[in-house]
Amino acid sequence: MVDRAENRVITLEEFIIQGQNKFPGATGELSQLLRDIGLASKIISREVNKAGITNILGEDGSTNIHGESVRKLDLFADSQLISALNRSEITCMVVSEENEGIVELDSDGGKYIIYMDPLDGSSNIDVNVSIGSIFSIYMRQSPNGGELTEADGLQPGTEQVAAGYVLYGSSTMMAYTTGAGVSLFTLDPSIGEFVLSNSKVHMPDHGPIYSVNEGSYHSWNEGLKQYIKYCQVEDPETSRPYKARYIGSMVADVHRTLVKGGIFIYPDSSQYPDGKLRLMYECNPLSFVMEQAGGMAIDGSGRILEIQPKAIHQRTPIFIGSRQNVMKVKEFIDKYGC
Ligand code: AFP
Repeated sequence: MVDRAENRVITLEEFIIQGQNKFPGATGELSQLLRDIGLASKIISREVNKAGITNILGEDGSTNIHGESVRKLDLFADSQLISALNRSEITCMVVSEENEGIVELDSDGGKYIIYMDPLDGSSNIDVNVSIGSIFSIYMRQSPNGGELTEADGLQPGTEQVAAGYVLYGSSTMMAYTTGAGVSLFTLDPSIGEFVLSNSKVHMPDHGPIYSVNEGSYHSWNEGLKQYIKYCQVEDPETSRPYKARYIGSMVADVHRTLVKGGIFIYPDSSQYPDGKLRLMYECNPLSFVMEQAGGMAIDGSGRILEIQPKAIHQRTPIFIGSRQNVMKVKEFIDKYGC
């Protein structure tokens, strides 16, 4: 966004510093963390944009013309983010979708805990469809420098101090919240900076779009089946039938929902009894962003952010989007069963 008052562009860096200055006691560490993530995602964005070229130049899919191995992009994204977080030594624990256990850091003396999905939707890379990175930030509960406890690692989403995502689409965008609204930035490749597009994202209260993998229809519960039928009925007064849109990259589907309204669903089903998507680094951060923009996110019965996690890679069903759409699907689940 161009700052009309001053008629100039505001970069992510400046915006973060302005935010930090509003809290005179702030140490600047959270700001540093957000800047580190911003920088790593610019590097990831550059590689995502070259993915096709890299594949063409690779001799056998694993070696390029310089004799260097062509790393899978999701592993590349993982290592970029981890090294950015490692550098500033303000993080004590990192959990990544790419790693089974907790990621080893050089220093574990910091006070922040990060959950991340470095490259969500990575099966879409080969077909040039939008993908994204997701991050979620917590404060450790135990004293700095000591042993980390389960209470540090398994905090409910309500305890997030910041969360966001980067969408590598037709442009690269970053959205994040620190609990005071959602800010949206667009990467301007000509200056290599994220610039502010919207400092107070507010999503529509209702949207005529539903987003779910309908190929799994027969494995859904009755409540969801009935809700999707409701979406398809003609009723101009309620803007039905809704449009169906499904990209298969959660970041891209949720971003569209944030901008245009509607609902994104990944339910529990006979195929995925606990849902497919991960609570800590997919559902919690995107639910925090969505709620901060005026939307809602539930697991079918309660708020996603209030789920007490039991494991770092735990899954959950999710119904996320405009308030009216989410409340409507809940009506169907309550009536016909979850
Ligand atoms: P990949 O990272 O394996 O592409 O999975 C993407 C994802 O975790 C999420 O981004 C999508 O919303 C969801 O899975 C798509 O799952 P289905 O292919 O089962 O619809």
